[in-house]
Amino acid sequence: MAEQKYDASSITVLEGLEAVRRRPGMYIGSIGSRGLNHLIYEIVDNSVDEHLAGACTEIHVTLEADGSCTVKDNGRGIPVEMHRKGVTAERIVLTTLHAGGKFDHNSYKTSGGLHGVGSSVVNALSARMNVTICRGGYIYRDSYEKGKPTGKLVGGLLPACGKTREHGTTINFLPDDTIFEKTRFKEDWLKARLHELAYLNPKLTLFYEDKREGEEEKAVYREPEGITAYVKEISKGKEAVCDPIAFKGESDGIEVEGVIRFVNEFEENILGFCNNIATQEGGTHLVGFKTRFTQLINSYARELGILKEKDTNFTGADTRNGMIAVISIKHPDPVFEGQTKTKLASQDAVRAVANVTGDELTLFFDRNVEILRNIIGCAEKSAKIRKSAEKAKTSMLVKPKFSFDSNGKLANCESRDPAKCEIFIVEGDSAGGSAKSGRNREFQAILPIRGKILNVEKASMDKVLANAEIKTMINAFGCGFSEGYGNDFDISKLRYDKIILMTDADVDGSHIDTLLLTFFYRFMPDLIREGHVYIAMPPLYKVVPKRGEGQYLYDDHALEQYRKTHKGEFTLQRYKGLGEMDPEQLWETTLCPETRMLKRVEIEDSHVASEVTEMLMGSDVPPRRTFIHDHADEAEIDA
Ligand code: 0RA
Repeated sequence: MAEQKYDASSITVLEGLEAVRRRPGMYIGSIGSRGLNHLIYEIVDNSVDEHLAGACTEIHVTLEADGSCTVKDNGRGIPVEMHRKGVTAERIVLTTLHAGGKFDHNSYKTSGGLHGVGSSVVNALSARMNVTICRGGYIYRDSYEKGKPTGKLVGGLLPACGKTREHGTTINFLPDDTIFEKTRFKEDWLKARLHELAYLNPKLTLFYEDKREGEEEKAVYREPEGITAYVKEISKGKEAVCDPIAFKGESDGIEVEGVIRFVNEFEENILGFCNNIATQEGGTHLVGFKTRFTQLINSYARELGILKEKDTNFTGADTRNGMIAVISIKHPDPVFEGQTKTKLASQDAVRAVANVTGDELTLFFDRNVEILRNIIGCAEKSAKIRKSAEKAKTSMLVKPKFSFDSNGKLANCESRDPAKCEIFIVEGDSAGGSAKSGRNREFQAILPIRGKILNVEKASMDKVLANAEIKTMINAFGCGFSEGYGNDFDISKLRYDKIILMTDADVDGSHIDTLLLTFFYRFMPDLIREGHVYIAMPPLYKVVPKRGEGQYLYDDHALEQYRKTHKGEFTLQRYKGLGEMDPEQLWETTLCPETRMLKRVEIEDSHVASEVTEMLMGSDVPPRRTFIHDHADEAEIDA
């Protein structure tokens, strides 16, 4: 008989996997096709980790006829030995959530983003999973349903079911169709990812097979030339200015590898990777690379007399004109951020990549001055075009996108330093009036919004865009907006570091917040992504005791606490709305950066963001109200 103990630790395990099933999007990004394919990448990443640990040379990925997927590798095999928790380590690996990384710390962590969350997440989201492990001369099998073990253990261990000379892990899983909206794996995305992994791991071979009816296909991905082959592939069919230039090195414990090539086209295409993860949103490694590359080209250009003393430097974009590059780093403990967690945030990567790029490319360019001259030629072309475009711009009056009806509503601030400036979007003319008198006009701008904005709430977005206040807002922010077709949004032009919604804590206030947030999500999502949008938290009460200092209280809970801790008499003033506060009170409670409470609006990830936008845009009122409240509670307090 199998021994099944339901002690405290196995209960937490089940709760962990239950959490994954309750909020799958948090772990795999979405429950659509992307999330579904991500299940495969998650297992494959573990196999690639075995390769990075020097133990695995082949990975086979098979889309089975029954809709399941099999990932087989010749790595060390998931450990089957007794774990200190009194059960085979295999059960721990497949049923506990890891914050990335493994318990052995041998390999590079893929702890960022949606990668590296572990095979346990795939297990939790699979109707069934079958695991075969070849390790230490024996074969072991285990199985699960929705993350719960169904295989038999003997004394807490997997019984061996055969002998073998092989080593490795085979995982077959069938995604749970009660969780996923889509259950058909997208083969094109999968093949692209496997090919990418082959470029990034030149000693690894990845086998792909589709056994689904009518879709039968096989492919082998092996790229012994590594990312050089990747750069060749991307530059195929384009007029090359030079052959790929490959460099690699190590700095601060970070391995850096790069390949650059220039083509005769006005484009820049730089792909970044960290620990085999495509950093689609860029990050510190690319910052280090670009910064040092720009410096290199400028100093060589001066050394060679191509830039004269009176000439200004090439811009970064000039030096990358026509560049096709792949920069791949291996970081022992990377941190990722951004909307899809594909932006590398680890600061040490800036210096490491800059060091390796500087050292290695200097060696190369010193010996290959003709190639260097051709590359500088690309920068010269770009600079020439840039300068004539700049001239044209200044000699032309740029036509504004919107007729800026400056009806005097926006009370702008005096400073033109965006890092210091704030704009308050204030509900109602009377609060707007108080805010205008109470603010610090040096850096605080006030834009009053009238109640009538409510009337366009259910209207289409073009009506919203026709709204005078919204127009004023777009003009005031200065960074344009993006919509489905074009992208005119440029966050670098943003005139205010903080955009603060200041509305009453009632239904009307929530409606205005909803409309504005929807507008931002749709047309200026980077404002939220980059943390520029805040909600002001005006107090609900002021209490003044007979003796001692008066105090503002921000919610009912605070009032309750106050009643408990203050025995003596006190007067209680309840604010019905911002409009009731005089300018001094408004300054003290809501405007003054030292004393006010702000909550930053955040996007958890793209999935949540799109869901929220849909929810906010729908005509379903209750969930919207909940969103505003829940969100305000989750948001971090920036006091
Ligand atoms: C935990 C620890 C070790 C390897 C693995 C898990 C592992 C997981 C998967 C998933 C698919 N293939 C895998 N291969 C290995 C380290 C093993 C050791 O130190 O012997």
